[in-house]
Amino acid sequence: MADTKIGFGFYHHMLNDDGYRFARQCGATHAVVHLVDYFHKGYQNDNHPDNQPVGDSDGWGRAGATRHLWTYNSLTRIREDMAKHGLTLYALENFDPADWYDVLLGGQKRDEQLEVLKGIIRDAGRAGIPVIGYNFSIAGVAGRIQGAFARGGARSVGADGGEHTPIPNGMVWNMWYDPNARSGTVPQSDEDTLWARLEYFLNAVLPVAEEAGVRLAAHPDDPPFASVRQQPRLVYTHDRYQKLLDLVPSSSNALEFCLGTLQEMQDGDIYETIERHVGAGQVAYIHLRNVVGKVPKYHEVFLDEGELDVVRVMKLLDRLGYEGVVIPDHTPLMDCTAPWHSGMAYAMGYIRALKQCIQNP
Ligand SMILES: [Mn+2]
Repeated sequence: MADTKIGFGFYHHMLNDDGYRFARQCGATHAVVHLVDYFHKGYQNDNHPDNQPVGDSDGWGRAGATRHLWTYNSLTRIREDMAKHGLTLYALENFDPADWYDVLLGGQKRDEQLEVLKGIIRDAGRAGIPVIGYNFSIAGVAGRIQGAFARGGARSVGADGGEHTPIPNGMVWNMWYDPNARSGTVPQSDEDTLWARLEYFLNAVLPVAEEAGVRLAAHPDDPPFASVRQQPRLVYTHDRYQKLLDLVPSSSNALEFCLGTLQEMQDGDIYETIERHVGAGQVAYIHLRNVVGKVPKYHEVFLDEGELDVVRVMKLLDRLGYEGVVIPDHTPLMDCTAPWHSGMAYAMGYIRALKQCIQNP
């Protein structure tokens, strides 16, 4: 019987004792941490402050507000605080755009910023954090819509055709790294150029990651359109995940395996894709959520109501001997005084129940 670990994803503002207690109470044993404050000096429209970041063409917030947290001492403190609550800090999710905008854009500061990323990877390894998730994307998670898409009219997100307005200068990955940038828009790139930038990044950081005992785990493009805001995407089909792994072979070249995003893609059999990558040990951790539809039109729903057969997924993970971490990804917001927490608690309970059913058939 595989011991699949149930984890919990913490946004930056949830890194406190209350947040850790809530996750433990939901049954989490492992933690995935977002250190980036996605909404610093930004505005949230009508988004709930606990919800996943959503926004309009003006992006989320200003990058770089929490760069002081990316040090050996700070990472160690977070890991120790979590351990007091019975949680194992398993992964950091997403680099701060302030630390790597020119890596993504192929700009002049690229090599300088790669040295910063190498330092972060070394510090994470030394602090005992085995995984860093990243999303190599110019537009980032942009161009989604919000609405009462989930059961009972619960608010969630989706896509309907994507977003085509060009990205203003000073913005990358849907955040502002230079709000005073000259006017104009980010020059259009193409897919081959973006793959070459990813290869340059992987060649630079993977040897450091191997030595540090850290796996770099790639999230696919959410939403998985071939282009967003007139910029190319990398992993918007199932096949392209294999391409990413083959680009620079390394034990540290791994996947942040987002089943929701994979389900939204037009090609591929998701159960075969799970067999292929989980079976080959390439998955560092799993984002679990459900969805109805595929690009260009889909929406996110509760775990037990979408087109992804989550029962089959959990059984498959067990059969493949997956002992890594699964976290609920996004959740629809439930109508009550704690919309995000209720949605997450519901997802956690559902995953834990499936795990118990599989372990005690
Ligand atoms: Mn995801």
